[in-house]
Amino acid sequence: MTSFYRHGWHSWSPTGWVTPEEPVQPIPDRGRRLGHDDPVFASEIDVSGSGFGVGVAEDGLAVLLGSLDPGARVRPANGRLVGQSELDDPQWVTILGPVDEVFSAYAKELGSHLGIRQRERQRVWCSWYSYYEDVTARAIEDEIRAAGDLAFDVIQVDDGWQVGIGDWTPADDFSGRMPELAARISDSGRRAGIWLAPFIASSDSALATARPEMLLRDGSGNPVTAGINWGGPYFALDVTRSDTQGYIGSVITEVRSWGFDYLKLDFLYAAAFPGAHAQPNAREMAYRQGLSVVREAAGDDCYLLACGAPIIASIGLADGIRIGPDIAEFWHDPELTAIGDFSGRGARNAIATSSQRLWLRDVIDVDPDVVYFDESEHRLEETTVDALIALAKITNFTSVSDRLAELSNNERHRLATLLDAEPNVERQRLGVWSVDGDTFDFPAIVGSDADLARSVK
Ligand code: 9PG
Repeated sequence: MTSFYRHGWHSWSPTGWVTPEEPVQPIPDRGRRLGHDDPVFASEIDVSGSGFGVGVAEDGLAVLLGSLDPGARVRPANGRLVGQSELDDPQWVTILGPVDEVFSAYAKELGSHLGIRQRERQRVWCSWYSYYEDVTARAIEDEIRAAGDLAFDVIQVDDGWQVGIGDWTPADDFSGRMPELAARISDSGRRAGIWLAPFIASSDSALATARPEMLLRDGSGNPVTAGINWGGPYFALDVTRSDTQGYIGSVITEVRSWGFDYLKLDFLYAAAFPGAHAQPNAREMAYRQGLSVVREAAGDDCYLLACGAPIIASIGLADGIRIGPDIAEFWHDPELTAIGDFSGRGARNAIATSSQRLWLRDVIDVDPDVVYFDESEHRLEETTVDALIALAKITNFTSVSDRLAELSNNERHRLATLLDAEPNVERQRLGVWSVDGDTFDFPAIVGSDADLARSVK
């Protein structure tokens, strides 16, 4: 076997081709980046991938070993692929063929086993990459106005509207105004979108304090920390408990009652963290239980975008999924690159991971994250923006986060052209696409992890 496709656990987890015998570098500083890959395997130096793996032999022939059920891990060992699963009786498939064909065949099998949700073009304006946590209801109203007749399907309020992580009540000028805001968006002919992280609670949240029984516990009875963000640790909820399920259902029912019909559900991986679940279940099956509660409460017509979400386990329940880490206004963060962390924000890691997961578009909508149009707000090269636009065209999923009123005429024109585009997209070979006549060789565009790491030493 000359190369192995290592599939990362969730949206942000590094994904791509590695040399099977070469040890991988575990994501360091597991405090802050605790949640960036499957914690059960994240400190191993032996290569393995989540759900499935693909090995390519010297003659170019590929073999894919994959589970059709969530909860599997596949590793290369002595020229073969070896699978393990947390399920008692998982269904496995082995697919042999040319390397680009084994991915489509696996996607087809996953779709028939786990289900395929509706496929719609998504053109989303999202508040995160220009307002971050300082978003206000006023700002959203300004953006609706500035959007005018731009062909957005969704206007989505991201992180920052809520009292706290776990405390999903509107804060500041959002307070008491959610129905009105959702109506303004709907009246503009679009879906009203909102961000939530329903499977976690900050350690200082009212939820964690008042309802500690809902938290997932480790073997010693301590709450399971799923990561550190928002100024402190956040805990995973035990989504197998009926009271936790009741809580999750009521949160979703409430945001639906305000009129939101597009939910960006984030940090979902926490539901599949290891712990002593009330109803013992394979971790990714526990996650699926939680996501089913969300789907049930949201209804079939509500669009669910899963983010920070285990990939295979989201198929059939979510409509769309983020397939890479966050794009940022820069190419990469040299400090993270220097310590071998390729899961962090930055256009380079986002393009690297997303471009290796495009095969998923046959079973679930795939979101490669935002394209920047406001040139005063980013330091990306023109070729990088072109690659982001190409990914938006390939996936049929366009996210934009610029402050729309601040775009120059040229920038707004470029954005409008992308939103109106009926692109001509063709896969040439693995990782290489033709988009409206231009060729995008994504592995060449992002370069190798090793080369990038050398550039900062
Ligand atoms: C809102 C954001 C945006 C973004 C999501 C997600 O600490 N972290 O490691 C970390 C990782 C990802 C992240 C934020 C923090 O971004 O991908 O689009 O919704 O949350 O907080």
